[in-house]
Amino acid sequence: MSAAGTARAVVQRLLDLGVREAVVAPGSRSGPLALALAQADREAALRLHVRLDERTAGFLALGLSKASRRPVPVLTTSGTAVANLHPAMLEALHTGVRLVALTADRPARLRGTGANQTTDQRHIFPGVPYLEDVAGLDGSAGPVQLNVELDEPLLQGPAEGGYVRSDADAPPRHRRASDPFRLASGPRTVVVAGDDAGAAARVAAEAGGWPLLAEPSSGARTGTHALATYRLLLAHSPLAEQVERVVSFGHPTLSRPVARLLSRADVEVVHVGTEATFPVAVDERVRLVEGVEVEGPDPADWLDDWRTADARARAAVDTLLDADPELTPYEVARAVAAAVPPRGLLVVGSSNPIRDLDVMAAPSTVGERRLVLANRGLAGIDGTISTALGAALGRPGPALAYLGDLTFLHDANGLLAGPAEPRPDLTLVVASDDGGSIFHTLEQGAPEYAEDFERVFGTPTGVSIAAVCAAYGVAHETARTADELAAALGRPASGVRVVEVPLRRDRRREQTAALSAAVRDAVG
Ligand SMILES: Cc1ncc(C[n+]2csc(CCOP(=O)(O)OP(=O)(O)O)c2C)c(N)n1
Repeated sequence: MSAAGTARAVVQRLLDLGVREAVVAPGSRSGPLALALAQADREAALRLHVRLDERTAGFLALGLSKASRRPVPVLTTSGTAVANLHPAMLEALHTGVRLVALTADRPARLRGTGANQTTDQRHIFPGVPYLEDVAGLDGSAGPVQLNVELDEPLLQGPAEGGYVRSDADAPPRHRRASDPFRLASGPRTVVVAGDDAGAAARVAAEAGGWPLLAEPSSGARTGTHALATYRLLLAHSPLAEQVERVVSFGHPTLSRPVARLLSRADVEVVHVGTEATFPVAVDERVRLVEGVEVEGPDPADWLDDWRTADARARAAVDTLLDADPELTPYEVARAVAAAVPPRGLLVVGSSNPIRDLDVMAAPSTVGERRLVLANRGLAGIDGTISTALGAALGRPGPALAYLGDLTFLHDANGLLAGPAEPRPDLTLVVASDDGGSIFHTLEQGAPEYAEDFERVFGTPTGVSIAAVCAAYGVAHETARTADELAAALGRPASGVRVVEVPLRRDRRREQTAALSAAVRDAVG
């Protein structure tokens, strides 16, 4: 088959599988596929996004797929271009995102020779299914590499048209288990909802009358069983010791208190998922199941005790923050969470932004359909701007992202897009403390490592985020107080804009300790 014919077959197959968005990074070997995708875009069979940098293109496609629940192809030329997709492919592998790496290749006979831009790029992403024949593409969960050898002549006139897109709806985010495990009443139970747990976690907590400990990106931090300060309660309330059973959903990764709870020898765990989404070793205490069915509500005093403790902890946190004359990162998290409207989207960076939200975000009302996304598969700080742009493009409506300054700078090139490219209305809130604040709260933040701390962990850059934004033609404003931040977030974005919130980093360890102490005093 000619190169153009192969490209046409690939693009039509992608459309048959429900593809509506595609990302292209420019190249020569990939030319026939790029032209076919451009033709499909012209015919409104899909929408095309073009990015220079394959690493950001990969994350853009990841965000598009996460928000739209559809497979999204990202096209690269041969050689190093392919390898630049690896971070996004790894994240997709660990979260089941249907990212299709469409990697144009040189003919097999050139492998092992010194031919230009030629390497062995087959199976370049270990663990990711690999295909050479488009007929093998079936749209199943997780990423796939489709490596397409294209020989000359690459181009023989304009691409043929006539693309037809499938009308099939995107599949549901979560499927109901056919044979759920029955959870008997009795043991003192809490429900843990990790990343992408879905509403099933809330439903189980409500049916059992149990507290719901839901991470911000769980999709389950909703309703009246969700407890905002659960992480602090697990660390400081005597209630934690009384837990006898945990039912966990999704992929919990955010906090050590949750990992400790899931590892406790005296706690029985029922995990809805596989070993790949369970954050500690699976032993005989842990049962892996596809779904659960709850026998009936347990006595209300267990949940009441947790709710009382949560209310006390929240009051203690508020008192502490109110007394602080400076803007703290916790207040930034609270303002960001409060600014997400019903049906709104929030993409959160790894490091402290997601952890601060985990303490500060008030659970939202069931049915308001907020979507909070985070790359928790591998918790990288890479690709966050691109993921947010992709998610905002993939889900119509107001969109926010919340990330640290290093996370912003790591993916600053995600802001690079040509003037004709589709742009979402997206506000990126940057918690700007010139470096990585999370390390202050970890072992390396202890005084004995102070001499090397700034250079190898804090890594301040001194870079002006305003200047970076100016270079990419992105609007930038600064919010110095909680009121200024709330006002900025109250103004709808038109296009992409950055709201930078300057914060102190040198107080992080002290602030974290003060928060813990305040909650310990209130509930301990
Ligand atoms: C790709 C990648 N590289 C390195 C890390 C390790 N890491 C975790 S947090 C962090 C610093 C993040 O700093 P910033 O974005 O400013 O957020 P803050 O810690 O201040 O909240 C680093 C380097 C990572 N998670 N991912």
